[in-house]
Amino acid sequence: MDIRQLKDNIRNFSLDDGDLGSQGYTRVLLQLFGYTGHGKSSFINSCKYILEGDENFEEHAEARETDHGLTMVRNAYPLTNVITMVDNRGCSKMNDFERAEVYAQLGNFIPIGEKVEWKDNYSAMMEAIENTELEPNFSDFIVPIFVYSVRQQISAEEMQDVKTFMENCVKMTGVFPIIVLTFKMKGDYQVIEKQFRLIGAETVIAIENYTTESNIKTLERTTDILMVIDSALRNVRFRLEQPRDPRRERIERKKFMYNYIHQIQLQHEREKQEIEKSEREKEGKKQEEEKKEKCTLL
Ligand SMILES: Nc1nc2c(ncn2[C@@H]2O[C@H](COP(=O)(O)OP(=O)(O)OP(=O)(O)O)[C@@H](O)[C@H]2O)c(=O)[nH]1
Ligand SMILES: [Mg+2]
Repeated sequence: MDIRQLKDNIRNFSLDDGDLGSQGYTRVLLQLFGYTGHGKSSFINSCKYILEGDENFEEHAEARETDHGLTMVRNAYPLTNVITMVDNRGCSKMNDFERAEVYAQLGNFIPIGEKVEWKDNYSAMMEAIENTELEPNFSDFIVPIFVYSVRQQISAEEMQDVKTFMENCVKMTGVFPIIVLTFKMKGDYQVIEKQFRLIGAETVIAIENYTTESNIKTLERTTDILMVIDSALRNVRFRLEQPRDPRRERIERKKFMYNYIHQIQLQHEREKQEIEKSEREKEGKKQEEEKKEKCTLL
């Protein structure tokens, strides 16, 4: 497909095109996830730069190198009347509650435009999810996109995290996350692509983002970026060929969240009990030794 065709397909994409119509969905939400600094915000800028036909590169989503993560607020960036991109808060090393927060963003349980705080307890998480009932969103068709920079090697631990994330994306949305490998010119993307495929990734596309420093539009660079959106829309079309019930799907996402948070809670309780048990044992041993010492002294 040439660039013009790809652009037209994206710009003219409608949720009503299939035999079963939109089935209650009104918007495609391309949700970006990934570690901090891997190019999520830059990917949004790249897509808007290409699709909005701007002469000059514009930084719609702030993109910068930081040590702690730049994007904190979950912002939305419309690409067309139907397609919107969401810049989710990136994560570095995650604890269990931060992982749950990632799924809360994925399931649309954190309002768009709100600062994403990593909560650290069970009740705060449950409360945040319950609050979304005030304005429940079930008309967004969610497509997860996982952004990973090939500048660095992926560790075994990260691989395991990504694998679990991909599996949970399928459970929550029915869509396999599209893997976008950024910094294509800064590393061996073929090696990393293979690693992602070995853990089950269906679609892996390597791209070089357009940035403030480098934004002369070239054929391959533009095509790669458009292919990501095209692939997301193919997933939407495929899912809409089957009968869907957006309200029920939201309920299923919520059940997944509750179960996920509950499991974390159970795990934390188990760990707490184990620590208490080992402290009791230590104390018991200490007392016994003290007793023995007293006996020998007598
Ligand atoms: N050369 C090159 N630079 C890139 C690419 N993608 C992003 N960058 C640069 O990398 C830095 C971080 O990119 P961001 O888009 O801010 O990353 P992010 O994933 O949004 O980071 P957080 O918001 O902190 O989670 C910026 O300086 C970008 O200009 C790319 O494909 N190639
Ligand atoms: Mg960002």
